[in-house]
Amino acid sequence: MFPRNIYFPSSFGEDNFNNLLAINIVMVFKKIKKFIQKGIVSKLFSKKKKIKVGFYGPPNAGKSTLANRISMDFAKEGFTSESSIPHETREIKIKESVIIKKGDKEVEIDLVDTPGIATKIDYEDFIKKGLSKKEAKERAKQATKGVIDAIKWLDNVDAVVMVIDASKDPLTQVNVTILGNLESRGIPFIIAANKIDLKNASAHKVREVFPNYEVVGISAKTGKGMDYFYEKLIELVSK
Ligand SMILES: Nc1nc2c(ncn2[C@@H]2O[C@H](COP(=O)(O)OP(=O)(O)OP(=O)(O)O)[C@@H](O)[C@H]2O)c(=O)[nH]1
Ligand SMILES: [Mg+2]
Repeated sequence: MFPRNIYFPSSFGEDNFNNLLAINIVMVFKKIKKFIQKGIVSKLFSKKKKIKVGFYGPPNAGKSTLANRISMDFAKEGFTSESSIPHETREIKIKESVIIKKGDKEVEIDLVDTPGIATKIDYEDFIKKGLSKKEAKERAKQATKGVIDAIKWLDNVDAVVMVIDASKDPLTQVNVTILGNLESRGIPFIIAANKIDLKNASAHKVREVFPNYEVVGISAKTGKGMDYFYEKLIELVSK
């Protein structure tokens, strides 16, 4: 039967209407099926998907020290080396499946320690730090490759902890470039204003320079501020 309140031209027969109705019902069911499948698939996918958190920043900011502290706190072992000589990390280092717990919240993440990003790498700086000319040249070569790898890895991380040395001027070309990149790529991030155990360090100054971002003052070395940092980290990866 034709619905009474809809006008159909007289040439539009009842059979045509029933066929149209049947086609529409099939289409609606197909759409519902697809929607349900998609929902289930994405749920399965999101359960399996591991969240990769990258530690980014300039050399010597304390990325590896922070990544190790998190790994020590929740997985009872470190995984990446730390040094006062810049560009200690020259390859991506990953600690998989670390479960961070805070209160009743829990997240499972892969920690991705990245090489420090610099605009200029001069082998002579390594000689000043006590390396031989040969070692210094090799380190500079590896460090340059490390910077490229770190930038490439932005494609693979789901969230970032940007580590800034709070005892230094935060307004640098490197910091601004990394943060701008994260923002334009839509990668969620927080800033860890590190080394607040040092007298001249100021998380407040970092906040002043980057007022639109979440800045958490920490000392990866002493553990100061880490409780609040974990709260913010869980929030970051739960977005
Ligand atoms: N005082 C103080 N020193 C720190 C802190 N975190 C790291 N350091 C020191 O800073 C130096 C660099 O630390 P790393 O963790 O190797 O720094 P990084 O950012 O990984 O450096 P690259 O791998 O070279 O990019 C080391 O001597 C650390 O002991 C901190 O919170 N306070
Ligand atoms: Mg490092």
